[in-house]
Amino acid sequence: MADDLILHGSDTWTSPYVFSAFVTLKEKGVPFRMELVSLERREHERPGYAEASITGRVPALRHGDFWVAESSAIDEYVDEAFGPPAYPRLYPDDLRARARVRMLQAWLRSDLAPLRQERPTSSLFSAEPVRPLTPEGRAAAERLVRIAERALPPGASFVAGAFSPADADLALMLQRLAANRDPCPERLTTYARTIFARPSVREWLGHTRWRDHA
Ligand SMILES: N[C@@H](CCC(=O)N[C@@H](CS)C(=O)NCC(=O)O)C(=O)O
Repeated sequence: MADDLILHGSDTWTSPYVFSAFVTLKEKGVPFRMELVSLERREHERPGYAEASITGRVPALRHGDFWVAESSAIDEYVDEAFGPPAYPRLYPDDLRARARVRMLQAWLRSDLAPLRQERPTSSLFSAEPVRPLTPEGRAAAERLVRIAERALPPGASFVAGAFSPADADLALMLQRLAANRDPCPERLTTYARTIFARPSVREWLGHTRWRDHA
């Protein structure tokens, strides 16, 4: 199986998108192996990879002779291709709960650009120093907090009742604040740290220079 299922990621282990696919595969418990490409050396632009992956970006998943890219598409493919009873379902069975998970994943990939820029994942995974947030960065941070508070009502441990890929994505986005000591409500900080304490995430962190910033 591990030879049959290959996740292509970047050799820096700083991509939030590869993180999402990696954590999903680990949470599923599906055997897979990683193949790392150097974005710096533009290995993702080599024809063998660019053509097979279609988008020429990381992550891309290869399953036998089938390739799929885009992290949330990979998350969903893996969840459906390796279903119960052998593997747990990560996306909720309930149609509306599933729609909310997809909504959050889509939103996290399409908003908050100033925060992503000022608190890049390299500031989490390779201890890159950060400067104080600009007004734009602060506005994006406040927007994240507002929306995360709505998505995660008081007392909820997960976005959709049980762990889903949206939790990995939301926790990572919140860690841009929490781990860099930017203002983040205690409840959201605790949520992000709890998700980051999961074995799936810790395995990713083992490849990085993450320190427990608590
Ligand atoms: N929307 C994509 C984003 C993937 C992405 O931006 N990957 C970056 C690394 S973090 C990449 O491959 N960059 C190289 C390039 O675009 O040339 C996803 O969710 O997978």
